[in-house]
Amino acid sequence: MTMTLPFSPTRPVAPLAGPTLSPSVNAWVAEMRDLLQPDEVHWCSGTAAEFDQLTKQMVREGSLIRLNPEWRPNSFLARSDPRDVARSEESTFICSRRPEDAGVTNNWRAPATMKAKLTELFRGSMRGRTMYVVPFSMGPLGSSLSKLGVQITDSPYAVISMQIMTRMGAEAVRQLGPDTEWVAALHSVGSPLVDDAGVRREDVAWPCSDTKYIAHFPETREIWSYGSGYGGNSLLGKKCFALRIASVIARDEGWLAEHMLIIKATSPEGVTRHLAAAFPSACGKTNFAMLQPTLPGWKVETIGDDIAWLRPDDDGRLRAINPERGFFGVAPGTGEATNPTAVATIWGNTIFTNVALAEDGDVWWEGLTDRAPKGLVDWEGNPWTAGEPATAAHPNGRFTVPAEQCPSIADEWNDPKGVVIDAILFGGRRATNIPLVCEATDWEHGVFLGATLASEQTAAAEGHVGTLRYDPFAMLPFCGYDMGDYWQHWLQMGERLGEHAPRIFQVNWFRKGADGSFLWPGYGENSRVLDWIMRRLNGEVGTVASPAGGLPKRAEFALAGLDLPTAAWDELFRIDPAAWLRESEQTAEFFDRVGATVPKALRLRLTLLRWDLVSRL
Ligand code: OXD
Ligand code: MN
Repeated sequence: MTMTLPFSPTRPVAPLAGPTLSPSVNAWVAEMRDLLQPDEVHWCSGTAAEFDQLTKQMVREGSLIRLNPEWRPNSFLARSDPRDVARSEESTFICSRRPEDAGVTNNWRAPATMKAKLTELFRGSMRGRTMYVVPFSMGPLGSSLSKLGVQITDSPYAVISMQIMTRMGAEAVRQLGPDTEWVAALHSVGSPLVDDAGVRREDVAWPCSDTKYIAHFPETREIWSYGSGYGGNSLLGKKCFALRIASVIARDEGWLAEHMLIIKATSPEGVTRHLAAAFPSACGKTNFAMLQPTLPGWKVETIGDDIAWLRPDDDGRLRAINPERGFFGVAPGTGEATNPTAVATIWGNTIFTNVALAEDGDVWWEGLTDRAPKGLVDWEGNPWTAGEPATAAHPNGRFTVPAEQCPSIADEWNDPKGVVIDAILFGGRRATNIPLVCEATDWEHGVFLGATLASEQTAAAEGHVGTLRYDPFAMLPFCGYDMGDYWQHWLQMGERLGEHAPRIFQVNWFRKGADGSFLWPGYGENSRVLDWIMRRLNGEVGTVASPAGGLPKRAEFALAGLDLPTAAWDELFRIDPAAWLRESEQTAEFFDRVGATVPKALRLRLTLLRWDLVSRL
């Protein structure tokens, strides 16, 4: 399938500057125009010309800086308001009819109350601005796995970002027939340019509001986001639709919407497998999605870096698509040493947000190169010199880039059929307890591993587990319904998939030795773990049973060429029953917090694990 990129219009798409064939879309747009009172309405076509016109306008108005085209063609820097730099979890709400459907891990408000409050905030919120109508497809156009949405926004930054991150514009409009289901995604930065008295004021580079609400209405499949221009709060196709709303749709329709990357791995023997992997934020997910194997003969290709939609196919196998079309990656820490593929991806056609600007008109951030270039301007627009306590780029500085530019992108990434998933990986950032890799004994154990996925918050003293931040399935901020019900849905999916269910593994690149240093080199060397997982799938290697699951046998693990002392290997896989018991107490507390909906099967797993550990003391 050909796609039309905003930057290389190989297939010009006629702008569709008018209402769609969907009466419900047209009626909603008209209703919103009356509520929001914009100066103008612009139906987005998704063409290169539109991207060019919008970016030129934003440069003129001071909300984008064009980077030096010699270094970074067709690329821009946006600097946000310093109070609008990340997802605002405290302002994020699941407004299901019943509070118990949102569960204790989400903020809940009654839909009617939230809508009444937000309707007043949205009333007139686009005065003096243009209201953009952004029809978009999450997933390849026309795929039975894809879903459609329409975002209304007054942020041109959101428009150009949605153009990169989704299949947006006229081609999405063509998918919207009279009866097509779609998700309504309303967004305003909450900063009207004309007040109630009709007085107009000057705009600022990054308009936003101190009042922020990112509200989801799962039953009616709606998103209302107010007050923030930042990516996760304003590119509504991503976390809001593809995870929070889609997880509810997936529960209702019998599939899975997950915070998972998708890769295609090919062994030296030419065996190809597809893997999906969930990692909490800041655990090297993009690096793994673009892994450059150190093991000779291996190839890893990228299908998605953040979100996977997985659905059983007619043969009963689990198929996945990446519903996105671009990467919204964290810039700091991305460099030649850590992720050369990402560095190559962002050669041009990229929107950077909250990173530093160099003298030569290119961008920079901590970790891009070892030494900072001279004459930097930091993410807030102030001169910056190396050695200052504050960083030059905001730690959550981002790049937004078309996936198609990624040198490791797999041919199948845009395939409407998706790819069959052979294995699912869960990985947290754990200094203690969790081995480098282990295999779940069965699907139910895999769900237990996903449900108890955690990162260690505080440094762990020797023999002690640090405080764990549980991030089940890496979905804590993204699951649109009750967490216990979500685990139950996973268990049911396993029953349905039966023998076709992908195998489940847990990985941990971050285990530390007694001296506090990492035991495993990580990055490209993670291909050794992938090699073991692939050989498990092929039935070529065995496991050693442990409370964690099946562990690799050292003799069967590809260690050649790696300077890993035996003591480090032992430590990477050491199970200390006392420390595991202490961890299991934290898990029990976490299950109690999630409450009565925790599936009995998972509680029983925990009990059995604890008996096993006690017997090993
Ligand atoms: C993200 C996140 O931005 O997971 O992708 O926080
Ligand atoms: Mn993410």
